[in-house]
Amino acid sequence: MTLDDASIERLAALLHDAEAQAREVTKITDELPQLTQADAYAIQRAILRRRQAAGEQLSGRKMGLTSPAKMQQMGVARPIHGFLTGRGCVADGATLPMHGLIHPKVEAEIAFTTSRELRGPGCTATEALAALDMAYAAIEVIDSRYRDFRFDLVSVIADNTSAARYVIGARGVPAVGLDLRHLGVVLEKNGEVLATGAGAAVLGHPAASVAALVNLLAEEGEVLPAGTLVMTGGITEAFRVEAGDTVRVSVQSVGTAELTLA
Ligand code: 0L1
Ligand code: MG
Repeated sequence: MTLDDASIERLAALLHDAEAQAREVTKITDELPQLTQADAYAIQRAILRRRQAAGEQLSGRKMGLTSPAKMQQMGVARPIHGFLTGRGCVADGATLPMHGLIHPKVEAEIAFTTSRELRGPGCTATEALAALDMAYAAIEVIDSRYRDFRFDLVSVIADNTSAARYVIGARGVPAVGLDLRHLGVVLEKNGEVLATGAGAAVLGHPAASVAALVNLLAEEGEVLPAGTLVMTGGITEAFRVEAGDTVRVSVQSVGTAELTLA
């Protein structure tokens, strides 16, 4: 199915408004079961245009479904990508009110900035690795706009891969010299360890996730500019959070990121 422009805008408005009003909606494939991934990315881009028209700035990119477990769960062989804007950025250690969110979950991630432009198709993990600048511990707050956090692949791509908020550790370290595959990661909630993992959890190596992003963007005729912030994907599964919870992600040799829900 190739959606006409009016339908793309109508579905973008539905998901944009659901996010802005923190309101659940029915997944869009219930109405249009033949939607394709290309349609879904067109809707995602239309949501970004709406948010930019309202004054938000594109602040980075994110990868989703990067772990074998999540890919298997969704029945996909490739990860997906979404966008970040400045409105989603929460300062390290800050308090995030729940009232703008529906049913948030948190993921432990490693984020990078890039030092040079990357272009696909055919971008390799080695090329991506050479373009990594700083590494940061990060928390992604995902918050599907779909009822009960239930969706299929096409619906979640259109919904900007459930992106909602993100925290980047206040202090990062240069990525060069880090053994990114073996970096240990710990996710804690209220001082208790919820999950542990390693950099290898994202496509075998965090740089492979950056390369995959570059190659996915190339399919839409886009490049990854120098200086882009990239959230490389969940190292751990996502956990529900509630008001009063404090979440902390620690990445070995890199740093920490913390968030309190209120
Ligand atoms: O960041 C992510 O991995 C989320 C991707 C979309 C699926 C979900 O909401 O769990
Ligand atoms: Mg994520």
